[in-house]
Amino acid sequence: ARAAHARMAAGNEAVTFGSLDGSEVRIGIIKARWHEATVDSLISGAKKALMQDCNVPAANIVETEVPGSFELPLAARYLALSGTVDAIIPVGVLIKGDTYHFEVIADQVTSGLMSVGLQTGIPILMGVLTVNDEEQAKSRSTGSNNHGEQWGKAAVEMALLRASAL
Ligand code: DLZ
Repeated sequence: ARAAHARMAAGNEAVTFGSLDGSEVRIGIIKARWHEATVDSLISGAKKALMQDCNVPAANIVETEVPGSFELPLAARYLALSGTVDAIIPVGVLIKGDTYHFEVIADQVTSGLMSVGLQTGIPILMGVLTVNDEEQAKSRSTGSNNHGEQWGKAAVEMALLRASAL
């Protein structure tokens, strides 16, 4: 139990995925440009999972970007309503600072993304890292703990779930 707790404290808790056939799935990725190196690493992880693990064709991945995480929900809504994708991965990094910015933005972005998914019926992933410092951001965006990989697989799983429900 102690080891498990230590793993969780380090942010290494994992989710498992079955085999996912994304060969006919279209995925949108929206990048927020703050903390760009971390965001780029998360997107690389997501694209690796999409293309290598789920066989999503590169041509089926639509990429766009916005200035910061606050803009992600509206951009996700535009993309969802465009009818060009089956699931969306908005990717941003919010790092806690000295002001209330983090608290205000993190909650608003999270609830905004949830609203877009519920309103449009297009699966919207929670691809925003909300972390205390650069170290946490790095450990969750690199190596075997790159959260982008989970988001890629979750996006395909949700797109397939939607297709089976339609
Ligand atoms: C202003 C701001 C700050 C202070 N921090 C971040 C951050 O850590 N991560 C992020 O994605 N965006 C940040 N932003 C920018 C806002 O999300 C937004 O782009 C601007 O306030 C303009 O609406």
